Amino acid sequence: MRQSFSVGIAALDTWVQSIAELCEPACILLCDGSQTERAELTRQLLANGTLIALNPKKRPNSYLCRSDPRDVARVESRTFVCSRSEADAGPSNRWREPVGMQAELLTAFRGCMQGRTLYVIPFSMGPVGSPLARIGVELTDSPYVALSMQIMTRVGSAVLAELEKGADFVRCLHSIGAPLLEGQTDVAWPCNPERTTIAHFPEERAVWSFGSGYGGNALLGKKCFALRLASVMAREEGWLAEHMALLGVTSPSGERSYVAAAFPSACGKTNFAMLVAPPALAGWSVSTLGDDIAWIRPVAGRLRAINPENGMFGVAPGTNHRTNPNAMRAIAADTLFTNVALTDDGDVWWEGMTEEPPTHLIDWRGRDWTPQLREPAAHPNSRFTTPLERCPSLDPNWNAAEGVPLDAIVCGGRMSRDMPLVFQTFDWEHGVYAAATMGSEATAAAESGLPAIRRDPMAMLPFCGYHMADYFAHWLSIGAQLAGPPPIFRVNWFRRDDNGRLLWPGFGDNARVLVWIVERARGRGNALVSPYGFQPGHADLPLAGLELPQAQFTALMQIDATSAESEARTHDELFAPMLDRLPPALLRQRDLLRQRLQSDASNASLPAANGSSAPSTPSAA
Ligand code: OXD
Ligand code: MN
Repeated sequence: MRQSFSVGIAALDTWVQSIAELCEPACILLCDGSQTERAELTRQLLANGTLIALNPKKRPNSYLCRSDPRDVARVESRTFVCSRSEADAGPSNRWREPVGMQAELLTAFRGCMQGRTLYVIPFSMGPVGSPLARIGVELTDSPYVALSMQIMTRVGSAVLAELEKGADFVRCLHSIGAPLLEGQTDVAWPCNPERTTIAHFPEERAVWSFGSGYGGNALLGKKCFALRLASVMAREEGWLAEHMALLGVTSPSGERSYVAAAFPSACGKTNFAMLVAPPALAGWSVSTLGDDIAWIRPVAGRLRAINPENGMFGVAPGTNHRTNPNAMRAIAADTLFTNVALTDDGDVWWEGMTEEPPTHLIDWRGRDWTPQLREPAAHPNSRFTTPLERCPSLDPNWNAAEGVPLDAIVCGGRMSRDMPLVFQTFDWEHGVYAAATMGSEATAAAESGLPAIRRDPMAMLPFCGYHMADYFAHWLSIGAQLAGPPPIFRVNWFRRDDNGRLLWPGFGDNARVLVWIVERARGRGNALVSPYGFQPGHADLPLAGLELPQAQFTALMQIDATSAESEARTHDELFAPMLDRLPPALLRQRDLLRQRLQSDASNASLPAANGSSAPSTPSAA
């Protein structure tokens, strides 16, 4: 423990020293990522009431943490991209002028760590030393953040060794914004919600986060560095930082294909990344590399990908042995739970974990709870934080420095109508259009009575650190560098019939769609041609063991030209604020889609490639 800081790495020493002078911590601790350190952080957090030890017989080496009820989620309204030019932040970001924002934050940070320890956390996003990895250092006054960063990133001396060799690092400054003044007693979750601010400075490769101790606001390696700042770095350096799960799909003959999948928040990325194929798909299996972020880079004409994270920060509610058996096994031990409910025998529970809730719980706020109460026992955004290595379906190459070759890209939102279960786009440019115009339904009904669709390009709307139109142009330019870019697919697990019944079972059965996807990516697998792209016919999907009659399949895959045209017209709302920078290729793709839909209405057919020649829509087949 010390108040001055020197590890002999000039850039790091100078920065830490200047932050210590600003924030005035009682002491400075350099984190080494060791088990001893983890045990010490845990001991402290137990002693001050932040953590509750769970029953070691039920949930070994696992802890429950309850946050301040005002500090439970990412605060998008207080998240800023402070690029030097407002135009570079673009219409999807809240922009603040960097000098003014820094001045404001300097006032907030002044003396904010009094009475607290400043943890210096050197971390690597990606395997240490990998050409695809990048280094960050987080300075934080939250031991909960220090403990969580140990799980979510690779922390320790190997990272310092990289810095010694001269590697650059992203500067991540975090404070809960709650100094502990002389004579004050601490609370279990100190924070400062009134002043919460998360500011990104892309040109300085820096993020300053004040006031919140929670998840994406405070574990700065995740959304702030690995997506918002990394997207800017990736654009400059010729790669992609994406909000994507990363998984392997292995065939009965042992051929493994790798798939990256972009779904907006709360659309089941974690479930998809860990899915267990149904027994009827004998010999097929899915392996997991990551559930939230993928960094993707062209190498020798192909895309290669890593998951820069080292752990999972998954949403707990809805997770159970049916929806995600691998997650349930992963979190059986060595896991930090935040804002879930506590059972009377010292274990955890959340809505959807079991069909019947326990008769008594302590809820996420620490109050008695019984099923008669109308409020959920676990916060809807309650989380598990668990090391990736605990995942039973972990891919053998999850830690490979060179990453894995990408065979297919999948994206999709939550759409109760219009969007088919799956289609393959015609080519990279069309795929970029389909991913850019991806929408997902908000749960609250709009005035029309139909759910409102929120466009979430590549699931990056809250996470792209620069102008969205430039981001589309960057995607297009990446594809242009590749000899054979991986095919891009759209999926939709959430289509419903007129009675509101889901048409597709989802979860493990999504492996059936994955099988078709990787077969197509390998140049096999049959398809029909529709105005959206290539779609499987009933006989093309491996549906054995699933009760999915032809009529239901047709409803699942159908494209109604009239409603698809009106859906496509709303793409203009996404493009309108960025027309001045929008790549013409996207407008061309928009026009082509409209033409295809119009000619589909008059039943014209399109040439088929790599599949059977077919009527213009599968529904017409
Ligand atoms: C997340 C998110 O927490 O996307 O992963 O919001
Ligand atoms: Mn996410």
